[in-house]
Amino acid sequence: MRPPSQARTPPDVNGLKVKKPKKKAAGIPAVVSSTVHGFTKMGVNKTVKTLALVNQNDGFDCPGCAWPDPEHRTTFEFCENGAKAVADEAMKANVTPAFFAKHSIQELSQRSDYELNRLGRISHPVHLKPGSSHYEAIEWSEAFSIIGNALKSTSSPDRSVFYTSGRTSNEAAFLYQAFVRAYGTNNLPDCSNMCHESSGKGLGQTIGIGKGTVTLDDFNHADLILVIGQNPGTNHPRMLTALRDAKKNGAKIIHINPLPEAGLVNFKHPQDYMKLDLRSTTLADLHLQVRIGGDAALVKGLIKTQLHHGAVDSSFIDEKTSGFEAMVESVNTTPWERIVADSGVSRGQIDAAGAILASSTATIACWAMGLTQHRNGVGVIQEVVNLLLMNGHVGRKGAGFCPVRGHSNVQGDRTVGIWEAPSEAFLDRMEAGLGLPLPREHGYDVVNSIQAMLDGKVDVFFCMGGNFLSATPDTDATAKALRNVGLTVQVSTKLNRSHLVTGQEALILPCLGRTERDVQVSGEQFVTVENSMGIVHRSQGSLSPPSPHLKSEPWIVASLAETTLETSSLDWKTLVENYDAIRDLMESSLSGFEQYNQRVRTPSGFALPNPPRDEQAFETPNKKALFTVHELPEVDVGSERYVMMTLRSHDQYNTTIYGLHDRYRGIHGHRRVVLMNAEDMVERGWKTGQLVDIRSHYEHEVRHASRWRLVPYDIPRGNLATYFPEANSLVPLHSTAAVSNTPTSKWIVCSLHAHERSSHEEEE
Ligand SMILES: Nc1nc2c(c(=O)[nH]1)N[C@H]1C(S)=C(S)[C@@H](COP(=O)(O)OP(=O)(O)OC[C@H]3O[C@@H](n4cnc5c(=O)[nH]c(N)nc54)[C@H](O)[C@@H]3O)O[C@H]1N2
Ligand SMILES: Nc1nc2c(c(=O)[nH]1)N[C@H]1C(S)=C(S)[C@@H](COP(=O)(O)OP(=O)(O)OC[C@H]3O[C@@H](n4cnc5c(=O)[nH]c(N)nc54)[C@H](O)[C@@H]3O)O[C@H]1N2
Ligand SMILES: [Mo]
Repeated sequence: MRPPSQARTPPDVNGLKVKKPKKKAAGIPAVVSSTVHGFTKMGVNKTVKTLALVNQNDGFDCPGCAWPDPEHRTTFEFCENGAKAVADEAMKANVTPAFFAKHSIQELSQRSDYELNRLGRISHPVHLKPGSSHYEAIEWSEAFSIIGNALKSTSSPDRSVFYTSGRTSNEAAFLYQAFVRAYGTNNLPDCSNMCHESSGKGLGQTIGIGKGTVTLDDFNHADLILVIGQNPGTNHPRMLTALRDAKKNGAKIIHINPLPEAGLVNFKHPQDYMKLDLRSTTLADLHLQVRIGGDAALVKGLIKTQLHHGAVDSSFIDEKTSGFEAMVESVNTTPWERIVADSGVSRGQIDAAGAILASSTATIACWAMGLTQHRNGVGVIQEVVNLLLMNGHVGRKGAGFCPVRGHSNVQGDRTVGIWEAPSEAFLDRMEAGLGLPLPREHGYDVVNSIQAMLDGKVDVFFCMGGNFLSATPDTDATAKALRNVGLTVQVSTKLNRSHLVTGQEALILPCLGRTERDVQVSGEQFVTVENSMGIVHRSQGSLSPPSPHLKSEPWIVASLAETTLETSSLDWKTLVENYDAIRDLMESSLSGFEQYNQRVRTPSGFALPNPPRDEQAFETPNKKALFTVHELPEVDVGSERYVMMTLRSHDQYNTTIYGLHDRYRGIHGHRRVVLMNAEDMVERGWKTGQLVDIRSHYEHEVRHASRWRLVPYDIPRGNLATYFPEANSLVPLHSTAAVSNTPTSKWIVCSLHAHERSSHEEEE
């Protein structure tokens, strides 16, 4: 039987229905679906009232993705999936102490992730005593003294680990890292370690800043937009609006992806629909159906075509860059045969894309997890840097790099200090601002935290949001790791599997969500967030919290600091009486935050300094943008094996499962599915719905996951796709990207085996 720690789908396997994948995104069904989600969870009036506040200047930042808001906003500045995220937070607080008294951990862990999320918001702090089978209510003060005592009684601050997910506001994240560092450790892993760490490292090393260099307005001036390894129709739907507008202004779009993702093929804007404009736009001019992991080869091919066309900006290269000749040499010595074989894209298609690229005066490259979660995640992003740098496509209008961030404030959290490997300059400034000595030794990232827990080196594990167990690789190893910890603490809004697989003792501290009113001593507060393009702006919730016992994240951190730190030069409680005080402290502890309180009050916020974008300045050791050389990774896995990527469906937000459909891909009613090339299925003699077991292979380790249903799909031969988090038990803990240490969630070497049914097997 599958361990209760693994993600579960509801038992109805017969519910799987496979339809023709959709080519259009966000048309009538999208509007209807968002409405239905809203209605079922919030009621009609609340839905309309709430959605009208999303992403408005005086409203709250959408808790969905980090895509920026336009200067001139419409009344409804949200997308279908943003609406789902809002509706999902606005649920009643049914997960009460009485609920926990009724249901044991054991019983709850048999439920599917979809069912756990549907239970609603958590209403009160709860405590799982050592050896107990049920959570019980606890007062906030008592909870803090348990954590404070545990933190004070360990032999070293480095025996505690503090995780952060990416919804945490700048104020909460800043205060949290200040507390963690004042306590004495840099053990600050975050979801970014599994997400855009490769982008941060890849860009940081080459252009001197680990962030993108474009603004939303650049999309209006682009000649060409590359969308690489990203599914915006589902994960960043409002990006499609920017792409549509770019297209109207004459831009071309090239979609580089093993799957023909909906929305890039054809797109209807829901707002257009409301205005009864039923015309749709074909967004992508060219789809390069690259094999999983084939991008490095493909980009080398594209660089070859640019050299052939002479699309090289020599004065930019001479003045602003270094390493060009070595990069050209490495490309010249890579034969076309290898490029075509490894990428799976024909020479003709690469030439066609190359011609568009060569004639573009302003190119933007966008990417997401299809590039970052690979063994060569950093290297492949640096190949994209090579491609754009050679024609000077950075720091000029309509051109630049656009890593499209995931969680709505993941970029802001990093900016304000959630980072296990801070630079000396960052720490110097922080030390001066806080007036506290800070630890210098780097801490654990996500993968190293799991290993440290497995090795018995962690006594306290504190999570500011997220779902560590289900989001991390190697679910069984992570479950074992968590059980090895003395005390685990989760600051959460909704129930998830990380509450059910815990340390010997555990606490759940329920917090306010982004959409809710946050009242402190001085009155109602707002917080600030940074979007994917470095714009910092305010966000203020307005809904009534579903329970009077919920606290804000900044308040939780301040209370924890008060209980834990014996002496401190900071008056933590005063800081949270009025968040302006936190922002004043941020101004003195972070660079680029001058006049912070004033500037975040301007209607659309302000842009953080971005030297490559602002003045083509590159803060690398030699002050130049760097061309880099990367060997192509070995992509041949042998004829018996497949390469599998793990993806998001249209009905989930990371580990939060809203529903069982992946409408654009035509998959309905079931999530434990494997997308497979139809010819590969025929070769194995398999039909739609065939039950298979998957084995993943990494070095000498084999991981096994049984009972998956096959779905034939337009995916390159030899490639497979499954959903995250169901497939995370197959992601090897130590299969990570070079330099960024990001788990290779898009490169899992697998074999498939027909499932043999045992006589008393339960259906799942
Ligand atoms: N509704 C919704 N929105 C979300 C999220 C959510 O779960 N739901 N999650 C948020 C978060 S945290 C993040 S990080 C983003 C994630 O946004 P995405 O990165 O779009 O998410 P994934 O589903 O992981 O999709 C990865 C895409 O990369 C492609 N891909 C996989 N391997 C390769 C490869 O080797 N090469 C190329 N070229 N392409 C490849 C896949 O086919 C897929 O289209 O979305 C954010 N927004
Ligand atoms: N196999 C595989 N694994 C992956 C990925 C993949 O593509 N494939 N993607 C990776 C990526 S890109 C990411 S970003 C990570 C995501 O990893 P996480 O950020 O850890 O996971 P989420 O599912 O976003 O976390 C959801 C939980 O956050 C809590 N929550 C929601 N809102 C709030 C809030 O406002 N405050 C607090 N305190 N808690 C809140 C709720 O309790 C909810 O259950 O997963 C990674 N894991
Ligand atoms: Mo992410």
